[in-house]
Order: sequence, then C-alpha cells, then structure tokens
Amino acid sequence: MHSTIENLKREVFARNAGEPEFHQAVAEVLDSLGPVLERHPEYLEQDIVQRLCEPERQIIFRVPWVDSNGKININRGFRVEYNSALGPYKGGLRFHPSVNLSIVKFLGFEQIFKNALTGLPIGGGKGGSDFDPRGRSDRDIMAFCQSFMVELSRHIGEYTDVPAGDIGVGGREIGYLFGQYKRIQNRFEAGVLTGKGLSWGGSLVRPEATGYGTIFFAREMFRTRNESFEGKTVSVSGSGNVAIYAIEKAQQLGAKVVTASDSSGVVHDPDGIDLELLKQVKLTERARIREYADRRSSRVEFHETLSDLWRVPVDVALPCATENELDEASARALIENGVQVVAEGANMPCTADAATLLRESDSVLFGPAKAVNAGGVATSALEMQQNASRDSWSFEYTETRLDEIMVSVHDVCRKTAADYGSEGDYVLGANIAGFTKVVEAMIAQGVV
Ligand code: NDP
Ligand code: 2IT
Repeated sequence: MHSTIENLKREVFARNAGEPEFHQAVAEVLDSLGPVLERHPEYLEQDIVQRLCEPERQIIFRVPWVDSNGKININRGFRVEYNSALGPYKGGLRFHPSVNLSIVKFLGFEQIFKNALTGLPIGGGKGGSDFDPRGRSDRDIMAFCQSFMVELSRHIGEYTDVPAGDIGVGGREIGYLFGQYKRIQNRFEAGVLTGKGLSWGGSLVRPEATGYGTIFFAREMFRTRNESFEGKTVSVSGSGNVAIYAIEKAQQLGAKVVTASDSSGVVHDPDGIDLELLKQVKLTERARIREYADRRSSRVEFHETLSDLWRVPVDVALPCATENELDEASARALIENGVQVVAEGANMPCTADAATLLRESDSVLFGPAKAVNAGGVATSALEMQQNASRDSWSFEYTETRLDEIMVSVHDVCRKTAADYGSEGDYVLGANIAGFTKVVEAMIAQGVV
C-alpha cells in the first residue's frame, strides 16, 4: 500500500509541477489513506484518488481596475471549483499578494474534506486574487471588488458556487462583492455569498464562527483528558477574524491569552490580551499591531521575529494567521515548554515537519485545520439555510448549532481514528472521515 500511495503522490506532483503548497496539502491527506484503501479496494479500482485530486474546474482571469490616483492596475483572479459531490462549491476568497494557483488549490483541496466533516451539504472550492488590500482606501477596495465580480459572477450562484471571506476578505469586501453581483444579475440572490451584513441576509455568529469553533474543538480535545480551558495559558498567532474571536471565546472559558501577531510582529502580553484594544487597533483602525504594544498600559513585549511567538511557554497554542507559520523548531520549542493542545485555526499553519512532530508527541493533542477551523464554513452553511428559508436566527440558537457541529466534527475524527486503530490521531481521523464521505458520494454519482 505504501508504494501505491507513493506512486499516486508522484503522479499528482508531476501533473501539478511547481505548486509546493498544493503538494503539501495533498501529501498530508494521501499519507493517511493506506488503511482506508486497504479496506476499500474498490476505491483504487475506481481511480478515485486521481479524480479527487483533479479540480472539476479552474478559472483564472484578469482583473483590471483604476485606483483613486487614476492608475490602471492589473491583478489576477482565481476560482478553483474543486468538488461538488456533496453540494455547491463552497469556500472563501483570499486577497493577498502571495495568492497564486498553488495556494488556491491547496485551500480548495482542504476545503473538500473540511466541508464534508461538517455534515452539511457543501462541496469544496476556493478563490481569490493577488490584490493587496493593505493601505488601500475604501474606494480602491470597492473598485477592485467590482471588477473582480464582473468576471466571478459568470461562475457563481446559490446552487453552483458560494464564495465567502478568507484572508483580506471580510464584511466590507463581501458587501462590495454582493452589491455588484446583485447589480449584474438584477436578482437579490442572498445565498450566493456568505459573510453578508446582518440586515441583508447575513447570519449572527458568522463573524465569530471560525474562532469560536476553534475553541469549541480544542475544548473537546481537552475533555478527552478530563481537562478544560479554565486557568490555562494560551498563545494565539494572527489578529484577524479567526484570531480575534478565538481569543474572545478562550477568555470566556477562563483562559489567559498572552500573544497575538500580524505580518509585522508579535505582542506578548503576560497580563493577558486586552481584547477591546486589539479589536480597536486591528479591526476598526486596520493599524499595525505595534500600536497595541504602544497603547497598552501593562508590560507588553513587541518582537519583530514572528517565530518568537512559539517560544512563549503555554498550555495551548493556536496558530490562526497563515500557512506554514509554525515550523519544526517552533513545534519543538512548544513541546519542550509543555504545551498540551495545539489546534490549527488557520489553514495548514504547521509545516509538514512540525505537524509530524506534534502528532507523534505523546504529551500533545494535535488538531488539524480541516477539523478545527470547520466552524467558519459550517456557519456559512447555516447562513445559506437561513437565506433559503428567508429566516434569521438568534445569536444563542446559531451559536448552539455551531457548538453542536464542532462537537460532532470532533467526535467523528476521534471515532474514525479509533476505528482504524489509531486512537487519538485527529489527522488520520479527519482525513479518512472526510475522504470516505466524499468518495462514496462521487462513486454513487458515476464518472462525472
Ligand atoms: P484576516 O485577514 O482577518 O487576518 C489574517 C491575520 O493573519 C492578520 O493578522 C494578518 O496580518 C496575518 N497574516 C496574514 N498573512 C500573513 C503572513 N504571510 N505572515 C504573517 N501573518 C500573516 O484572515 P482570517 O483571520 O480570516 O484568516 C486567518 C487564517 O484562517 C487563514 O489561514 C485562513 O485561510 C483561515 N481560515 C479563515 C476562515 C474564516 O472564516 N475567515 C475559516 C477557516 C480558516 P496583517 O494584518 O499584517 O495582514
Ligand atoms: O477556509 C475556510 O473554511 C474559509 N475561509 C471559510 C469558507 C466559507 O465558505 O465560509
């Protein structure tokens, strides 16, 4: 079986040369599949792995737009519609200068299994642009979003493909994108995008969902050891949508969060992060995180080296910024400092070596992204349910649904791992459970 998987990986890598992030995401899943392919030889007969690794559709387009200085800008737009076996393609849009096909494909591939784990009827997709929103005026952001949507609108729809936010795309961008879609189609098709504003089809709890869901998942991990967040020290990286609401829920459960970061540095606040100040600096003012250190009255350290964050001794580490932000040396430092739980709030934040080290450490519970951060997309699916029924649910009801979904994702991962003889291996459990659900649907639907 080992050589079969190595051959499958080699085939995918050769077919998708020069896409390191995509290779990394594929290798992580395929390396888990040995036991399931042994149990289900029909999956190999059906060439299901090759089919799964090939996106159903990949769209790359030019995004021309004129900024407020009258300058013409040309960006590149992407939408990879990866797999629709379980429902319409579903997944975020990322606006960041690093965005390229490899990154969109890695994110889209992960999204297939994540969405399957939620138990909700959503396929997998991802998109975005190499547009850099940082330092741009609202007017420039709107001009870019409108041009981006002119092309994207040909490919999306409530029953086809439903984008949402990711890095660099939040409520403001979804607003401009939705407005332009509505104008082009002359339809108030609320279910075409999620992460909308409350008064025009958005869902309560969607802004908080990924961060809250991350903490609900980590809480369940602790529960397997009869432990809880109460009194624990936590490090969080990032200070965007996922990080901020992970900090909020961890604090609500009695933990002390001592770090946050952005792409320019890390703050270490041993007295515990002042969340109102962090929200003011990062969400309202969109300023650099150094401002937090400058304005906070307590003893805060600022570090320019991002990996310093993982040298802070903590019980729980939550990487919530971006891919490959936590390397092997950082993982080793966390383990040596006695970390108990590492849960990936961001997508693929641990390098392959770091993930292996954490997964194999007896003292650490390691939660992989596709399970841990599934609460964001799950709540997007709840937003779609509200749109379809023209209803809007209360905060409490929606948060309870999210919590139940995260408990179920956690339990499915654990049960699947145990069923395959690898008790406590959340990586194996998440990969096999997500994979099985999608390939069973693909096989039932024939060679399409
Ligand atoms: P945001 O844009 O709201 O925040 C991103 C944060 O990460 C910012 O603090 C940003 O710093 C930092 N960051 C981004 N890129 C880098 C980089 N290359 N190096 C260092 N720091 C960086 O994005 P989200 O919070 O939405 O997303 C964070 C992660 O969570 C991503 O991996 C995303 O794919 C994942 N995710 C998001 C979901 C969602 O619902 N939004 C759902 C599931 C996963 P700066 O301010 O300097 O740019
Ligand atoms: O990575 C992710 O799951 C997201 N960015 C959220 C996707 C969504 O459709 O809500």
